Amino acid sequence: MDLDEIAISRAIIGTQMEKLLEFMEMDVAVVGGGPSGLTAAALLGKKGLSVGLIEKKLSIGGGMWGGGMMLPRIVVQEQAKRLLEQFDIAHTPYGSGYYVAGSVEAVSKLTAAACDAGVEFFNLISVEDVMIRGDGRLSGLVVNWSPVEMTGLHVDPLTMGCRIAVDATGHDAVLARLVEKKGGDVKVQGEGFMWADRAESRIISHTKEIYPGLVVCGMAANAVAGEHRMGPIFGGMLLSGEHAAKLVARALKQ
Ligand code: 48H
Repeated sequence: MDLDEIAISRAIIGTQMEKLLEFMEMDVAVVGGGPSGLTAAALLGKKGLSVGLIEKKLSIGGGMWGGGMMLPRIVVQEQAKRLLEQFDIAHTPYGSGYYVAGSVEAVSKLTAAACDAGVEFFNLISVEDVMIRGDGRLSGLVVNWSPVEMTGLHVDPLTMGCRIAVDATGHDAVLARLVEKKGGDVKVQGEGFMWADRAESRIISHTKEIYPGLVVCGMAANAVAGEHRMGPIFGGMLLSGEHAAKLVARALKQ
């Protein structure tokens, strides 16, 4: 068979445009493909919801790829060991109550679980605004290609609708800040200095619906709450993603 360049291009354009149209009205939009977003997306996808994960970078994984200071290892504490097991991420005990895993394996297995659960990935797309109409509920995301943002081109965005959105954008808490900036009843207090024990023990209580239709998780949850940071321990990110998935599923009665 002669390979046909036009057929190859048609296959890519045709199928991806179909997916974009399908996800114009999705159940859950997870913004940010770091550990908390991947966990939330994988668990929500497993519940049969249509879940789109929007990631501004080329690669998925957020801050997990880099481990601690570019040493590709992550540490997970006892409380989140079961999630390492659930996602089949190999881990070895270290000292009392710590487990060490490879950051590349951790990102890859979480990503694979999300793929298996039917999550659709939209990478290289940045969320630049949110849609909130008269009912005061977040009902969609305003998106553009990341290279448009990076090059500063004046290109108008498009909108993707969702029943609920998860802000998993990490330290920047992008969605929460957008809602705050535009007058929504949200206050982003900004994250505090390093205090791993406190940051990790409180992250679940900060993982919540902070505005109708907007759940915040991971480092973004701590940033909104004015909570501390924790460095390269990732149990809180996995647990926060799991908790966000529970809240979203409950809100959507799934
Ligand atoms: C689309 C966007 C946008 C946008 C950002 O930073 P992340 O890994 O987030 P978490 O919360 O899952 O994990 C945090 C963890 O990686 C970390 O940084 C820790 C534990 N730090 C502790 C410390 O003390 O420093 O991932 C967020 C993702 C990234 O991939 C961004 O590219 C993406 O969100 N993102 N995607 N549109 N506007 N903004």
